[in-house]
Amino acid sequence: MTYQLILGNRLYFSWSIAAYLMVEKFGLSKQFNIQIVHPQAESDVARFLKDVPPARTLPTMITPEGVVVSDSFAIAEELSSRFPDAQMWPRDPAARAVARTVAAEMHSSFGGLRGGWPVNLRHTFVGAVAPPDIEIELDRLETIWANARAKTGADGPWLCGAYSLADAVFAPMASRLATYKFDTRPVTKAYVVAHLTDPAFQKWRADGLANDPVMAKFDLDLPTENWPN
Ligand SMILES: N[C@@H](CCC(=O)N[C@@H](CS)C(=O)NCC(=O)O)C(=O)O
Repeated sequence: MTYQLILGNRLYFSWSIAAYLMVEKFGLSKQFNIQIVHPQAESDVARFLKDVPPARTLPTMITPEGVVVSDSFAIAEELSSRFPDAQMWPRDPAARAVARTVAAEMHSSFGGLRGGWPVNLRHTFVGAVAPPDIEIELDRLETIWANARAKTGADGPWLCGAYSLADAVFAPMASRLATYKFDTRPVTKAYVVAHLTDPAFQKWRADGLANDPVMAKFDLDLPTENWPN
């Protein structure tokens, strides 16, 4: 029973990071054939998915029975249903409700951050200035991350206790805050460190640096610094 997962350039394709972690962090990788494709622009993505209609975005998963699942949240829910032993959402109902709430907010919101500050795992940028809409979103992230931890009694690195799908969904955002050096709010700061030091995230980034092409259009016109260790 092999699943296929089609992902974009590991250094820049935000939702692909989340989908990879949904597989890797829950011990599912043996059942997956992961393919990395290299569109040069968003408008070029559909061309790489022409054999799996009607997909037109990355990530896209194809189930063993041939169903095309082409949205990261649908991939999350489908995997959670198909692999109940992996406990991808928290088992506790209250913690699960919190995890689903924050994950859904990530999926539906934060358009300022997503549009203004693209994911870039190559380096950090010095001197990025947050416009007002991004400041509001940064405050909102701090609020919902702190609330998730408080409501679930999380006392480790992750939002709702053990690593859950909520954390996979936020990994691209955490990396983005490191890239633009806006990981200064206290809960945010610790949560970004959790992602950056996560071995699965580090493997994804290392594989991207070793194998995937640089896409200069994702480099802001700002001085760069090395990725934080
Ligand atoms: N809601 C989708 C968004 C995925 C998405 O927009 N992916 C981008 C690349 S990061 C893409 O494929 N863009 C091509 C397009 O929109 O045509 C998900 O969560 O999977």
